[in-house]
Amino acid sequence: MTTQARAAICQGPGKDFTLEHVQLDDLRGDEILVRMVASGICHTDMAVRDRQLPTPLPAVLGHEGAGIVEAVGSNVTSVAAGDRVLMSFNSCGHCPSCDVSAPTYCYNFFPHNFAGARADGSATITQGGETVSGNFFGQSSFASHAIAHQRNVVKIPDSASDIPLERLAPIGCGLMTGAGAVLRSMDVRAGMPIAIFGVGTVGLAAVMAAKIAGANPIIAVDMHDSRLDLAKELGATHTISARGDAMGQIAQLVPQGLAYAFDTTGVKKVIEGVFPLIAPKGILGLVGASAPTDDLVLNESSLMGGGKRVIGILGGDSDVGAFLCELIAYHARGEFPFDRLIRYFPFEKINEAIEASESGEVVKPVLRISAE
Ligand code: CXF
Ligand code: ZN
Repeated sequence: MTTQARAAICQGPGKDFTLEHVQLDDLRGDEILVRMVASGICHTDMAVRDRQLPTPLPAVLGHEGAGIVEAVGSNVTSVAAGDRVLMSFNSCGHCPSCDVSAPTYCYNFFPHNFAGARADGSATITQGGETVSGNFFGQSSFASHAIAHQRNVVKIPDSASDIPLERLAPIGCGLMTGAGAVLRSMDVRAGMPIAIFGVGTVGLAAVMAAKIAGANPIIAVDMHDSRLDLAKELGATHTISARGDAMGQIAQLVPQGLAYAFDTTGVKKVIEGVFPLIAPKGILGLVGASAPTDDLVLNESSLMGGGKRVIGILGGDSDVGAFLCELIAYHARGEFPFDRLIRYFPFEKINEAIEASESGEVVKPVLRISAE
């Protein structure tokens, strides 16, 4: 039996999202129907709208969903109707990366997250018989209801039953990426220096995680003073404006070099500029989206002679369930106060929420879709 839903449909660059009625397909064995309570907005949604990612349009986007399970497919054992859940990215579960619990590097990431349909090509969303792209990040959560999967749905532990779903919604993307980069991908050691370039959602999550890890100093670099102020409140020991000579100031602050640098900007000049400041055995972690034509020029003898590592990072090496629960526990203890980044918008105001994100006024807009 198809489910009727109300969804925000992405129409393309320069066009507003439109709220329309759509139909969701019957659940398959591994699928989960979730009534959405809230969904965060991320830059990747805008990248699809602006055609930097080829998910066909029109599409129902949204990939930071939180809600309540309404129904489950016949093979689902991890959650049941009535459970409070978070959604994250999807993965295939049977490739060399998924086999070693590294689903962010799933060999089949595209068909499971960006194809606009199920991995087998079938549509999850239609409108009057016409296909609309769905299954975005295995969820398409800018809607009253979403079809998700056993692999990308996480039951919220009972110990967090007092934390509202609308607050937890954005954990499954940028927050997980920044925190995971520090706690997992780079495995930051206590007492060691880190510099974080760009303090939007991902960079601020990295700042909070660096504090959890005990890094010192924690240096935040950004163009915007208001973001730097927030970084300081969340754990940065030093803030540096990217409008000045940031690399010179870092070199003065840590003459022995940076044990860790984390770039969220994707800007070639920033990445190449910080590379010489990496200490022996240091790690430069890259998470920023750069132009597809950008190549990096790094000095080989410095890379080799220093035993340095330059690593690409996707999703903070999250394994989804375990890591999201770890982050919820940090939050419950007051150590991961990501709610400082959030501003809530009614679902109907999705276009205003996007505008507030793009102008830099709001770090993490979250749409309120229905009452918990
Ligand atoms: C993703 C990239 C792949 C892993 C999860 C997060 N980014 C979304 O915006
Ligand atoms: Zn995202």
